[in-house]
Amino acid sequence: MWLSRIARCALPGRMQRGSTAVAFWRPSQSGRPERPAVPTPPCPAALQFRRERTTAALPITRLQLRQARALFEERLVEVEWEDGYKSLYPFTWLRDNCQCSRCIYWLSMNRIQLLSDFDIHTGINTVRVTDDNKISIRWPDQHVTEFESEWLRKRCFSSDARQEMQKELYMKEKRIYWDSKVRIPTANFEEVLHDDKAAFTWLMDLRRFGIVHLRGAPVEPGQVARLGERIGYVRFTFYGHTWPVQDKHMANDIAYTSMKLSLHTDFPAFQNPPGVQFLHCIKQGHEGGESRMVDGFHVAEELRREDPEAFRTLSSVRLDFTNVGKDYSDYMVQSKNHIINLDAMGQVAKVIYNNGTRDSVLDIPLDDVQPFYEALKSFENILDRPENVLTYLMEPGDLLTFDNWRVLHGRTSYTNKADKMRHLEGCYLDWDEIMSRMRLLRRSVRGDDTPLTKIQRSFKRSTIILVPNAASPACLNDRRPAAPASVIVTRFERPIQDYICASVSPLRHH
Ligand code: OGA
Ligand code: NM2
Ligand code: ZN
Ligand code: ZN
Repeated sequence: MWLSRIARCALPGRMQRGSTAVAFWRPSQSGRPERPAVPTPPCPAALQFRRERTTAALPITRLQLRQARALFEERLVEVEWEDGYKSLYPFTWLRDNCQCSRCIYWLSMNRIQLLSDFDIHTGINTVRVTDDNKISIRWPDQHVTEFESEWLRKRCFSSDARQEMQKELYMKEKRIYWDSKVRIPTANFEEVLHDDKAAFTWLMDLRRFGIVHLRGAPVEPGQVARLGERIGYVRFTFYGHTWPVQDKHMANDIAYTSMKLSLHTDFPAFQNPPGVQFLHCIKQGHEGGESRMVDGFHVAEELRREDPEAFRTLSSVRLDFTNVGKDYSDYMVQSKNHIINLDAMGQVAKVIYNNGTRDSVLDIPLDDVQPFYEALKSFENILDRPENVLTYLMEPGDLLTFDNWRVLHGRTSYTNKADKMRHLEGCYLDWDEIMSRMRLLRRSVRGDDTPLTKIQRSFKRSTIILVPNAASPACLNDRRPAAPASVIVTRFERPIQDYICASVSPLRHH
């Protein structure tokens, strides 16, 4: 069954050259590969390759594949592109990530191959470059996997390529810190609703600056909800999907009085405070009610420089926050949060603080109490510095969108008059949903929507019908070819045909 390494290295050039490599783990009776009892020395090709592990970033300009071969000793496939780049992929990872319709549910791209059925020591029978520029692998159980060249290249394991991919996936844009002199990015409300490029710019700016000012929203309630729908959905809380900010009788929150609000982020009493906040001005009051905004990241860095001890305290003590009342339902929320959240690299990742909901319960030793207040005061003093605070009066139609994990907001106290009753409307969103929309917008703006992604999106919005040749489906999702309702078929007739043809071939026909 098992051919020795020596035999493999001595294979005729025809079998080692070019795009095809032949593997020698043969399927055993059970379909599982048999493995050598004694480790055998690697062949010279593999040794040579060890010195060439890819470290370069992979500019995805030329994706033509030159060759692919299996390195059996290391259980790696080496892929070489025409531009000379080489990448290495473990057998195990390749088998795990077969994209065929038996391994991946074609419509949602979920993995259906079960880990319990998966052999993490799999061998390879053959690997070759196909005529249509794919890598084709035959596994010991005769399963065949084909990888698109671009797909593979993006997943190269070199540290530069991994870094590139992470940057792409998580939109690791450089944050721009600001103070009162900043001109905050502005966009037009209707444009953001209707134009993908404007929406993408808006959200990228929101990520980079933590605040974007939208102008020209209709002067009536419902606009923050429309903007939330543009993303996906808003974050529901005890205050409802959206909430009016008005001076109310028997207010259940100081925000719903006409009092001053010191600089805060909303909802530190949640374990996961809302990531983003929208505030729309429908009407201003008679006097006061000016908005105040501060970049919490900038302030945290000033604190780190000027009062490292205070910084250490606020980034190490988890403070209790509390919020009790009744609105959409009754609530009694309670959570511990660091005012300054640091990531694994010691970078400021979140600033979470609301003096209004800071608990009287202070869970620190007696002797730490006074130093804690000193740290808090030091933070507040920097927050309140005029050079840090952006102050202005929102006008009806203005809509502020800001990062509630970063930007602290407040307002001066105000008075109302009969025809000048201050009225804002707000809502929350989370970064997961916003980043999801950003990725989709980026894809659409760049024009790299493939026919398949267009079809997948359309399918999700329409009725899926089974094509006739799946005669007796056990269930709708059993990987038999499916076709969408006629309206979609007319729109995407050609790509759908192509797609269905491609997905039919590896399937059993009944
Ligand atoms: C709030 C809030 C700001 C304002 O409702 O949480 O901060 O200008 N409002 O009323
Ligand atoms: N609302 C009342 O931290 C908080 O409790 C903020 C703000 C929703 C405007 C609540
Ligand atoms: Zn597969
Ligand atoms: Zn607030």
